[in-house]
Amino acid sequence: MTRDDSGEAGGRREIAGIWRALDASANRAAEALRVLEDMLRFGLDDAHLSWIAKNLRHDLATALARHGLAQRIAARDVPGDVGAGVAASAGLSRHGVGDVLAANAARAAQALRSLEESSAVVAPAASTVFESIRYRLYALERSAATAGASAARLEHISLCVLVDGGADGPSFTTLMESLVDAGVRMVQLRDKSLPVPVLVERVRTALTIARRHEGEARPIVLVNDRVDVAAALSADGVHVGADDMPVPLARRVVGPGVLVGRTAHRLAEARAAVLDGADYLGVGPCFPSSTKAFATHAPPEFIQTVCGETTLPTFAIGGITVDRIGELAALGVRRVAVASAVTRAADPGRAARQLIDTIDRLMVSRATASHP
Ligand code: 3NM
Repeated sequence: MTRDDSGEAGGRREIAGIWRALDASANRAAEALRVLEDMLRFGLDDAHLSWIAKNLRHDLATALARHGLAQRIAARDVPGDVGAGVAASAGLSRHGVGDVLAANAARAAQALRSLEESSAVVAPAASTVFESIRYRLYALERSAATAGASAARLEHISLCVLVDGGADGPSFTTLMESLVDAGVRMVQLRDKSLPVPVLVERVRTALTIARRHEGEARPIVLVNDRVDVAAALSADGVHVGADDMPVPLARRVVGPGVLVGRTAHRLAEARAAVLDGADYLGVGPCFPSSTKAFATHAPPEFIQTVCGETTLPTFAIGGITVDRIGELAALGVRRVAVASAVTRAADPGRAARQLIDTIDRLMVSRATASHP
């Protein structure tokens, strides 16, 4: 029978083709999501992201089992597939986990788009479900790429020091120089009371001092809360909390390549920050803090869960002193952020150096030991 035999036969044939496309896309999407999940689980060791991939795969399977879509299997016609054998893959070109992730995220996205189009003809209610899975997939892919890039960028950074504007410009300069000389590679300028012109001056000073150094020795300078100041001065990043600009909006302002950090006080906040595209997390408050008052502290299980489930660099924060490093290490913490333990010490550079050495001894060596 040809397409011209009759309008009805042609229509039937066309619909059968839609079902076959739908069937092929369903298989492709499921396969690609499975590979993605395997890479996130075994390649990246990221429990949170592999759990998201698993949810996507389950939600796809559920959608395919509903909306009358199971009948796609009856339409399957492998011998009659004019595309079979045409693909002639020249062998897969993959050079690591990142390549496999990217290729399969793209494959899953294409297949989901094809599912959206085909199901719009035969099962419109399913089409929007496939669309939403596709958008969740984009967020997952972006988070996986961010986790990989951030882990590499912050690999050698175990301490972030939060500094305020200081008594005046010269004392701020002295503090910054002593921290950088001590080996501090990440500084966050956090001063809620500073007038913007003074904050701008301090950020400029911090950037000038940082940029005297090259490569790994160049400290990252972040601005707390003030996304506008960070963007205007081309700082290395901005740190936002629950009361500040949301991560996706901060990202829109500072653009790609600029770090956006987010503090989380609850597991849901940490997970949302990962999917929102944050480059690193702060988790706390771990202990009573003289810098910022909190009614309650973060339970150790929260800190442990976040550090265990995400590969995004995560800094424990809140009341941390050198004496606390051991117990935080036992929770799986590898990085800490401190203010008073350094800035209120008699010798801030020395305090910072002692923290870095202790972290390297108790946290970094521990992480290396558990991941041979
Ligand atoms: N944010 P210190 S704890 C700024 O948990 C800040 O969100 C926290 O200073 C949070 O090391 C904190 O002096 C204070 O306690 C960090």
